[in-house]
Amino acid sequence: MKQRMPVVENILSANDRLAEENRQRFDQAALYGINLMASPGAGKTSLIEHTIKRLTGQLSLAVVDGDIATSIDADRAAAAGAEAVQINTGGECHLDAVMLQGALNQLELPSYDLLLVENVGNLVCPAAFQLGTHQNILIASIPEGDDKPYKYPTMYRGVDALVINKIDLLPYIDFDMQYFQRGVEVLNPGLITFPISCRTGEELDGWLDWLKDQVTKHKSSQTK
Ligand SMILES: Nc1nc2c(ncn2[C@@H]2O[C@H](COP(=O)(O)OP(=O)(O)OP(=O)(O)O)[C@@H](O)[C@H]2O)c(=O)[nH]1
Ligand SMILES: [Mg+2]
Repeated sequence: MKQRMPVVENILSANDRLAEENRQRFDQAALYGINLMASPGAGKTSLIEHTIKRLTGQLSLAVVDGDIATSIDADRAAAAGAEAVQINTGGECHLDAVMLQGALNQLELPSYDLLLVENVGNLVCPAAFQLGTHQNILIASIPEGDDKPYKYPTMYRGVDALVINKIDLLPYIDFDMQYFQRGVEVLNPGLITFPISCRTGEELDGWLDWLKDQVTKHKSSQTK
């Protein structure tokens, strides 16, 4: 048992080194990368589809889709109009920096402004593995329940922005938004939050404007 902790630490620090290399590749290409994490079915691919459809023409987008076994989500992203690369993790419950490195090798990075990475649906493992993206973004969704920040604190603590999807279901589900947001505030004070519905499209503009703003700021910081 004594051997166990150092091994885990070595794996994580090796991952962090590769994540840093990925970040350098993003920055050299003036490409902005975001890592979308969520539980299974929260709406990661739905949000990616909306983002592609609404921002194509303003930004050049690519998608890297992490999935345990299928290419369903990458196919959806491609059908929405983006270049999409599939990573099958072969059973792993998260993406890591070396997997993303392999996907980046398949893309002509300088030709894109924004890379959306869809992580494997899971609220635990993805939080431990940095990928090198500029932002880690969590999508929560109403049917998951309002207690998730309390039950999965590491994930909520580590993210840079929060999307709350499926607000169209609020009238049908016991979800106490104040209780949920109190939990988030304790873990991640002032976290920027976007309550949206991918079903109705409501409140998506706030998310899209913020994302465009992040890309623009990153581009200007790289060209200075
Ligand atoms: N009511 C409602 N349903 C939604 C909304 N967004 C997504 N869905 C539905 O939720 C289901 C899962 O959506 P996906 O976008 O595939 O979720 P995901 O997080 O990519 O799922 P995995 O990749 O399997 O983890 C689909 O049936 C969507 O149509 C929403 O805002 N409201
Ligand atoms: Mg998906």
